[in-house]
Amino acid sequence: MLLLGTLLPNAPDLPDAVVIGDDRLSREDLVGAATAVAERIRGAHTLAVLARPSIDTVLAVVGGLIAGVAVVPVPPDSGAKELEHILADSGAQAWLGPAPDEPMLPAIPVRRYARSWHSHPEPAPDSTALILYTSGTTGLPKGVPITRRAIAAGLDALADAWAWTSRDTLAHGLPLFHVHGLILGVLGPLRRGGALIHTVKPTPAGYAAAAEAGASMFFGVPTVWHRMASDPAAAQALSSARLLVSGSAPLPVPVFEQIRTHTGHEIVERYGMTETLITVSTRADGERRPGWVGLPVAGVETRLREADSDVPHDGESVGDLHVRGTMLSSGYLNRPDATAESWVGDGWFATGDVAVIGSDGMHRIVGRRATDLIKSGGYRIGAGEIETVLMAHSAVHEVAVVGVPDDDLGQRIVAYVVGDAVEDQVLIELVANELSHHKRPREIRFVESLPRNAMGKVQKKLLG
Ligand code: MLC
Ligand code: AMP
Repeated sequence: MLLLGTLLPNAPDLPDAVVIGDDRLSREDLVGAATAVAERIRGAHTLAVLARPSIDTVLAVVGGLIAGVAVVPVPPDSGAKELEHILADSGAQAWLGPAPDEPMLPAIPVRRYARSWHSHPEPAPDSTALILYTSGTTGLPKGVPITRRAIAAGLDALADAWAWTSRDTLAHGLPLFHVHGLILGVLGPLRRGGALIHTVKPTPAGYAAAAEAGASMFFGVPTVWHRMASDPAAAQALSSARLLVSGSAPLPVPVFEQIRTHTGHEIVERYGMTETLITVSTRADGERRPGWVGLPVAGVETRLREADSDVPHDGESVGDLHVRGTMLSSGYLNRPDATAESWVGDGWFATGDVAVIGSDGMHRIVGRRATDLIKSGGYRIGAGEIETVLMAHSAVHEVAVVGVPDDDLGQRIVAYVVGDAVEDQVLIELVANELSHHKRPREIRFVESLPRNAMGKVQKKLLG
């Protein structure tokens, strides 16, 4: 199995393989420069990449894949606490490419103009390609090792669902440190042998320009589609596309409808997780039912469970969604406790999402079991990690962080604080600087006390 088999310059008539903002790389230059990166890092086991939306990031990731070195994509705005944790927990030996201001590790440069045409043997399918970090309800983010086999299976299942081929040019502007922007959004087009236009930020204007440049497929989180729906002129430019895809959080039905009005396209919605890649999707050749995320993709089985029994697939009964398939990771890095909680036996993974399944196999995600996992702008954020940072401030005596409904972000992070007088912005910046920008509360609400039950546990359902 060649993970990036189609990368090889066997189709010289194809245009640039990757365009990021104003920067571009032909297919041949991508192979030559990434192979030169691979030569330099051969023998390493794990390297960190500061995942800015840049050609350097693509070369570092592809170089790691060619050499069989596990790559840890790090959010470029990671604060000290998050950075220290990711580097130590992943066992990263060095930065590959640019390092942050406080690097903590040596850096190996990515030389954009170096070239090598050496042919490297394909690493073992079960070797780790990427370690992605994702939030849980408490504690710092957990590492999810993702194998080459999982990536290949996950991308091929999407190619089947979306009729995705080498003729497609994908456009998006999502961050390059998560499944959506990196695995689907960069490795997807490279595995298919197609092209990528990355717009740096996922703005309506950027997407409209990509459509004018000939992009055929567009990826966005619901916030991106919400902003696109509010900009009809930009949205209309996407009428020429073949497929619009939404994922990472629930797509509101009104947004689905507005995009249909402006573009003539019904958005394909798909559902996934860092731990599982994409497991359920509506199809290019099938029904796209607003509010529903579709059918299991090729190679995936799903079930609904409630207290160790199966829940009927009748379109109404609600249960815990479990998934299994080749694209699943097999556990968290260094976290046997958390692994045992979610990988529940026989290859099944308990997603933590609550769903219904129709008799026709269609899935609808109803919500998450835990209120302490927040989805804001498509980012998964643990209430606990934010509370820990805020509690470290001397003015904060008690704190409860919740996600409150927000038309644009899906959920907006709000911190309820009991404590001494302190500027909101001081607390917001503390989180932005210790963790990362997207984890910052958008609002601080000072209260006299937090609602607690008889056991003294904060009742978050009463907040927000
Ligand atoms: C940034 N800003 C700050 C700040 N940091 N202001 C004050 N204090 C700070 N510390 C400013 C920025 O400069 C910016 O201004 C403005 O706040 C908004 O910045 P933002 O927070 O970056 O953008 P926002 O508009 O809120 O983000 C929306 C978004 C983003 C959609 C662009 O949330 C996003 O990229 N989401 C994608 C998440 C994703 O890819 N998830 C996939 C997970 S994988 P200005 O002027 O510069 O705008 C997964 C699996 C699956 O879930 O199923 O896919
Ligand atoms: P992450 O690990 O960041 O990939 O987040 C995974 C979570 O995002 C899932 O457990 C869901 O709660 C949510 N999610 C992803 N896609 C969808 C979708 N289409 N609809 C609803 N929730 C989604």
